[in-house]
Amino acid sequence: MTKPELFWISGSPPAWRVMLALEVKEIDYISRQLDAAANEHKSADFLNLNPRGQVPVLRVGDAIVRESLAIIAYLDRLQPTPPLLGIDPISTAAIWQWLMDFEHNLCPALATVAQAIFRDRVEDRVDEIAAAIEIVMAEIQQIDSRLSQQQYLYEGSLSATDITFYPSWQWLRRALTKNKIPSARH
Ligand SMILES: N[C@@H](CCC(=O)N[C@@H](CS)C(=O)NCC(=O)O)C(=O)O
Repeated sequence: MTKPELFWISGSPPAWRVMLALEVKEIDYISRQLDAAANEHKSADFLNLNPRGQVPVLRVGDAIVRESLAIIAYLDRLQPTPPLLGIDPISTAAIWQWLMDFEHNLCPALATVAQAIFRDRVEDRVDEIAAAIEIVMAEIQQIDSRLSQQQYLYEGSLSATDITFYPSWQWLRRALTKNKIPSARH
C-alpha cells in the first residue's frame, strides 16, 4: 500500500478523528502538519488538495480525500479490520445514523461553546452560548447514560461513533481547562 499522507493542523478535532482511525487500523502514515498561523492551509499547493483550505486531508497516491467522515469511510474500505462502520446493513445504518446526528446536533453546539472559550468571547454572546450549553448537556447526558451501561457507543466494539465523539469531547475539555493544563502536542 502507498503510505498515506495526512495533512492536519494543531487543535483540529476532525484531524484527530482521522489520526485515531489510522492508529486503530494500524496504518502507518506520513504526518504533514501545516502551520495555521502561517496560513499554510490556504497556500496554493494545499488549495489544490482541498479548495476549501480545510484539514484533514488524506492523500494516498493519486487519491485525495477530504472531510473526516469520508476519510474514515475510505480507510474502512482500504483496511477493513477492525471495522469502524459496521459489519452488516443494520449496524452500518445505526452507526451512520449516530454520526449524522452527532454532526448536526452536538457538534455545532459544542463548537460554539469551545470556540467562545478559546477566543475569550463569552461575555458578548451569553444567550447564544447558554443555548448551546443546554444542547451539549442534553446530548452528553444521553451519551453518558449509554457509556454507563456499555464500553463503546455502539454495541460491544469500537466504531466510528467513538472515534468521532471522543476528539470533540477532549477539545471541549481542553477549552474548559485551558488555563489549568499545559498545551498538548496535537
Ligand atoms: N467537516 C469537516 C470540517 C473540517 C474543519 O472544519 N477543519 C478546520 C479545522 S478544525 C479547518 O481546517 N479550519 C481552517 C479554515 O476553515 O480556514 C471535516 O469533518 O473534515
